[in-house]
Amino acid sequence: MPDRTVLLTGFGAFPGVDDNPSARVALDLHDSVGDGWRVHAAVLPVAWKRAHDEVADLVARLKPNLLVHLGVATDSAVVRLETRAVNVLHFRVADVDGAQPTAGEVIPLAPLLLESTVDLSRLAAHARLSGLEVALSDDAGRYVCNATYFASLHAFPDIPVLFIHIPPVSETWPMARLMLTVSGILHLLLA
Ligand code: PCA
Repeated sequence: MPDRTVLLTGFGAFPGVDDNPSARVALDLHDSVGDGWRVHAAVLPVAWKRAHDEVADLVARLKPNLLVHLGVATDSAVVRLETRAVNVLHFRVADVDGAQPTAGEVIPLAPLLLESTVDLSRLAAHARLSGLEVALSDDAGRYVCNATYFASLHAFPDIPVLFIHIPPVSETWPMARLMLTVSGILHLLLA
């Protein structure tokens, strides 16, 4: 019986992205298992307040051993391991609830920056040795992905939390390759 749970979240549609590949990757990996662990996948709304509330409910219910958020970065051609989140709200487009803050903090009075609680340099090195193409990134943007990452790092200091930005589906990055890369990362993290 798997005794460890990975909570893997993707995001739904948002302005400019009708079919978010992060939701499909997460859902396709739902219930997949590794050595002593199982994935629980969920799709979050691209609405910064509601997304965090849903994560908090899931964490309370599932008590995951690892929390991995996925989102799409439409301007990216690589899979990015996001090393940190910033306590800044500056949305270029509204979220799906119509909120478009262009100033202010994700969590008032929290630090300006929070680093991932996973050793991402080590993970990236292992991933490359395993033939997975990943890049380290220190900028998760200023939109809902960054806000969700920041809120999770702040709320769950005792759980390793990681954010992976995937590129849009393309010839170089077909869905199968995106899935294999994310699943490979989970296997490395839980080995
Ligand atoms: N990407 C957006 C929000 C949801 C998603 O998949 C972002 O990078 O903030």
